Amino acid sequence: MTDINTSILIVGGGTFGLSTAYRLAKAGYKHITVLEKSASIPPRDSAGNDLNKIIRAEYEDPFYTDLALQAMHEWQTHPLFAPHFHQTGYLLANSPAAPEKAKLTLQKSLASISSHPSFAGQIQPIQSRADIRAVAPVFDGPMRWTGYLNRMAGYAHAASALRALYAACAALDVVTLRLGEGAASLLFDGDGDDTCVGVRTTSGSELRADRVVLTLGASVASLLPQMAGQITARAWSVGHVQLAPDEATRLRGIPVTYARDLGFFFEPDAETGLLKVCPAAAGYTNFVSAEGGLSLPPEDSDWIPPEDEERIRALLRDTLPALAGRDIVDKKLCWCADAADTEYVIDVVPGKRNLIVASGDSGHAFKMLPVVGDWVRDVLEKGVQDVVRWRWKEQSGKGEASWRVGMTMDLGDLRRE
Ligand code: FSA
Repeated sequence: MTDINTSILIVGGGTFGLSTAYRLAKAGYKHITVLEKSASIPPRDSAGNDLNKIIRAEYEDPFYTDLALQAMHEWQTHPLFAPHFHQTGYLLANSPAAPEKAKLTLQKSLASISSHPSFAGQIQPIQSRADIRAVAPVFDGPMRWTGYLNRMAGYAHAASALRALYAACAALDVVTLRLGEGAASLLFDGDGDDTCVGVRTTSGSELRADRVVLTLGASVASLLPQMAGQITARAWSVGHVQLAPDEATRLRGIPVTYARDLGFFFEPDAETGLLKVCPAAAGYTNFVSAEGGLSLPPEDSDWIPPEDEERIRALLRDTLPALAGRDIVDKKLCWCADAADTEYVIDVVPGKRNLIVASGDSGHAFKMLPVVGDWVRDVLEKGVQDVVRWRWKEQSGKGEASWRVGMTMDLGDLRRE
């Protein structure tokens, strides 16, 4: 029986972890601890440790459309989240060279919103360069793209939203936040060691709780290797172009722009003038330097493969050619907990009592920051996951995410400049 007096230890202070702490606190829980190995928020290795993330509700699978709409309502209205949300619109398109797969993704995404009442009057077809320039006059590249603009979407300033959520948790006296200390191992007790009672921290102390929730993102298999059948740490490249203040001003208000076969970019950051640009790719595993046959994030992720830098330039040549030759700065690999079926995994760990995992972001979870904690609370309270697709799976298949183009590679197969 879980109730508001149950003590809950959340391991990992990223998107899922902070959301869980906050939503539990708001539901009246009185003893919540978050353990985070990074000394600051956002955690260095969190996928949410990013300038910005796309906030959109179109999905190939309408199941997620409704959930994303609930989250978007919070992004639009909740005083904690709204300052970090920018409803610039979302331009989703394909270049003429796009593979069939990318075209299908776009069609299905559009289908999920085109007859949905929440998007009435918000969608505009894009059939030509002139159509793109009508919504983003500053784009002056060749862009022979087709797609649509959805005004009911935009982006969140990800790092600052996580910082705000952390501060909101810190202001609640029911949440204890322990930074700079990770979990070295799980502690078990009971018959056959099946009951999780806490963790041993990286400083050697025991931290006990009635329930332990693992929100470790791409690193989850380091503490729970039995997740490796369903979750693979996989990374995507992130780059930025440093704009001068007048250049940033010229790009103010541009929609999040995603050519499914090329990549995507955002409105420049108002404070720093950084323009984030990401190439479209299938992602990189890291089986090579991790131990025990697992793909886990490596120590150094502050670089991107030269192939991706070239992809970033190609996207800029098509849209903002004056920027295509600029230095790409603040490069990094963004690590996700990728499930082969791309479904989140929020469930009790089979064969263990009092141990819950919330993982499998699969590169599409940041938008759920305001609400994902409620889904974790649901599992804590019921002791089962009612949503079949979010259940623990011994294997989540070898399928490739429908929306990704290219081939997934291991970091060991790449050259590094
Ligand atoms: O709106 C979104 O879900 C953005 S996903 C961004 C991305 O880099 C994907 O393009 C990629 O395929 C992977 O899922 C990681 O996230």
